[in-house]
Amino acid sequence: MGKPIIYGTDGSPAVRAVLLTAHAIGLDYEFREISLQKNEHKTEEYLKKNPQHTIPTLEDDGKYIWDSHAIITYLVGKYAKDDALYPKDLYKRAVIDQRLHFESSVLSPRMIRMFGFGPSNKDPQALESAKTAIVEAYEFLEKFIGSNQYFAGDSLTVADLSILATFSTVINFVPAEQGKFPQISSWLDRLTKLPYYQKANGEGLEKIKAFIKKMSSCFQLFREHRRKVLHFGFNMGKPIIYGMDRGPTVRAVLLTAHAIGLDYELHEIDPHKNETKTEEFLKKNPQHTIPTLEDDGKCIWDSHAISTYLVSKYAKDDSLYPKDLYKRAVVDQRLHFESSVLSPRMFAFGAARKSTDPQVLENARTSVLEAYDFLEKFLGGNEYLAGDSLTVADFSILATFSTMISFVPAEQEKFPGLCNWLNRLTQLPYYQKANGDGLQRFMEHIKKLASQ
Ligand SMILES: N[C@@H](CCC(=O)N[C@@H](CS)C(=O)NCC(=O)O)C(=O)O
Repeated sequence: MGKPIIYGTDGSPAVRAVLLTAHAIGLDYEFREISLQKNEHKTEEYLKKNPQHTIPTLEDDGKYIWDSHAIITYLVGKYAKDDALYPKDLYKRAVIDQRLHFESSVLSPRMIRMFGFGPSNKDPQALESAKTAIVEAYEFLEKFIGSNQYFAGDSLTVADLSILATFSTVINFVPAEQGKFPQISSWLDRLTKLPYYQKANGEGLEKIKAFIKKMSSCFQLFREHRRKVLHFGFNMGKPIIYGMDRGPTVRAVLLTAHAIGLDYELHEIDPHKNETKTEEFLKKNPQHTIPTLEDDGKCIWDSHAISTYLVSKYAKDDSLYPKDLYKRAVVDQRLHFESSVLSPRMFAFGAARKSTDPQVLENARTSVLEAYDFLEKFLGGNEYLAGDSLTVADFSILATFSTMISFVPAEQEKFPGLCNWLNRLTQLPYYQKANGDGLQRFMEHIKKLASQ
């Protein structure tokens, strides 16, 4: 077998996250340029490696892994001399996983939105709200780092490398001023001094910086945001899941909890009543999202980070989140797909339903169907999304997919694998309690909103 091959182009932040990790662990790798501009990610050959046609993709031992987050955790697990960059300690790992999903589903999409503006799209209101969203993401990051040196405590982890690649890019659109964001500014300063920074991130960044600067010249100034400083304080007890079971992400965690027979408490927190924004809840989760898990006095959020944590800590074996590095990387890729593709497309469809332009709704439908198409490909001929046994990837996608099909049906003839998979999962003994009931409440809630 040859050396690991990284496919991509280093202008891409996701590719640079992988390069940073590869350099951090001293990996002997080969880099193969895949140009998006030349559509090299859509060739038949590349699609065989990665049907989702994203860069980066890793080839290792004849297997393919994509999604930068799945790749970097895989590389550390397989090739690093120790686990410092992705600790085996379950709580530390869950914190890192939450940061990785934050990068994947919040920071990165908010940055990508900026690439949509330019001379032909200068809608000032949309631009203002895109910039506000980025500043809010900086505020979250400032809270996550707290008084630590790094994003998951006092040593460098893959969470830093993933966020670094994107953050160093997005600040060229919306600067994160030292006065307003002192912690993340010093963090950036610290990381640019890593011996491999220039080679792994700096060089690729230079390539797109000039492009961003040019785009930004047509942007307006954005308004300032208040930065809140929060203090943490937690309770002990049995694991508590905070949230409302009508939300897909909460249901994903409930499915996992039921699958492993967890004895938990569900504390209702309703975002529509602003219960996620109380001082008390913000102490548990400054990102004010549900679900949030409280376990042993510690709080973890992001459904994906919670599910993998729960399995690692409480399940009788690792079948729902295998320890085998390749199998785990496949599950991680599916989780990040849910977080950064499937779920955002569901929300985009919801927003498009309010548009008066029928084309907007049609485009949103097309991108939902494309996501179904990816899922059909991920399944291949398998019974489950990451092979022949059930994993947390199935739960995460099940909760979202079962919600989406009420709006955009997935027809049996077009998506036979996916429909059979759904059918199979609805027969799980805990399906109704963990997903079905909440889904029904979700549908009733939508009906009520529509009739108002
Ligand atoms: N969550 C993915 C995002 C990867 C991604 O979207 N990469 C972009 C370039 S930065 C891409 O490949 N775009 C082309 C496409 O999706 O067809 C990751 O972290 O790897």
